[in-house]
Amino acid sequence: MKVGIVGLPNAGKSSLFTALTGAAADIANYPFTTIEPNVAVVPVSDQRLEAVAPAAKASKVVPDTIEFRDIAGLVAGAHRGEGLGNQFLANIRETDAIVHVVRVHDDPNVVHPDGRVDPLRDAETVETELMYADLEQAERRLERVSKAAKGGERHAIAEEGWLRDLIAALQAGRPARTVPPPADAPEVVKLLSPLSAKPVLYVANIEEGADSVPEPLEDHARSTGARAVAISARLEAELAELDDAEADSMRSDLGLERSGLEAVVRGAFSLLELIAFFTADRDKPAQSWHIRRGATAWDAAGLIHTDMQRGFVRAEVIPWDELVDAGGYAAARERGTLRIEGRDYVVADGDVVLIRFTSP
Ligand SMILES: Nc1nc2c(ncn2[C@@H]2O[C@H](COP(=O)(O)OP(=O)(O)OP(=O)(O)O)[C@@H](O)[C@H]2O)c(=O)[nH]1
Ligand SMILES: [Mg+2]
Repeated sequence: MKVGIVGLPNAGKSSLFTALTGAAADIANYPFTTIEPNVAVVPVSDQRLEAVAPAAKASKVVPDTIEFRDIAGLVAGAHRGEGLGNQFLANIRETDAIVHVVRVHDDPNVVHPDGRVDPLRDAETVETELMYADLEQAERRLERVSKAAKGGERHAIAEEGWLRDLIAALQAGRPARTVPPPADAPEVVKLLSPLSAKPVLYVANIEEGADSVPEPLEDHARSTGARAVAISARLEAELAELDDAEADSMRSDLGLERSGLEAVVRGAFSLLELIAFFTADRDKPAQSWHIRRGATAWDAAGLIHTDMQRGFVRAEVIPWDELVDAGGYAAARERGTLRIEGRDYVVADGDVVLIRFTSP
């Protein structure tokens, strides 16, 4: 899974990125500190996998990862190339979801590009840029597709209709996610990859000690089908530089219950409606995987390896806690908690899945 971080200059994107990755991205009170996108691959730790691995006598634990991309700040006019604009947007086209950092803290030492902090306006400024960028892409694509549509190509006709609806919506200020793709050509969305079609998680960058998303931003998130969490990016970035024990004691001194970053990672997963499943077998690495809710054993096999999907025979499935409880596969088999499932089995969150397949 890939996630792009967007927001106005100085909103706190690189601070969040640093906190997420523990890497020292270049943080400075200076607009356009970030020029090349910073890319970081962050392991998603899962206590369940830690428990499953010894029960399955696995060799080691390999958690699934999320890739975060920190890009430069967007300003009004970014889609026209203002302040390095378009080039940054291209960097996040191929992501699965967007984390939108909105500044809420009003530390006077941090310059605001519009001179005054206003979370809702700031969010809308960035979203307008994303929609303008989509509009330009859609118009360019329409030019090409309409030629093919005139030639009577059925696929092109469907795409042309969708592009016209999309352009009308974007011109009216509605994001691409509100325009459903044609039923017979759902892949057109992926071809264009509109930025405003991606699911959004708002991260309200709040003052240290404050702990909630401001009302207008919360309402805005709710009305667009998005989610919002609040964290203090700078504080989290500082905590990320400490070792675990120090960070824990500092957290309890500050009265923070848990890592704000966990909220961000969990928010990103639930946004995409992803569930976790595990693979674990004797002397092999125990791994966690994320797949969309509703996916089948066949889909899971394909995620792990195309050969597994091609040669799919059956899946052996057990909920993670039952495997841990039984202490191993042999005991689970005796207890009858290890089930044999076919390719259409819908994977449940926390399943441990063994795919049996014939090699090509
Ligand atoms: N007081 C306060 N300052 C913060 C917070 N988060 C970030 N800052 C400061 O804001 C400034 C900008 O932070 P960055 O993370 O570099 O912002 P950015 O969005 O990456 O900025 P660009 O890359 O220039 O677009 C730095 O001086 C940070 O220390 C916060 O939660 N509270
Ligand atoms: Mg930055």
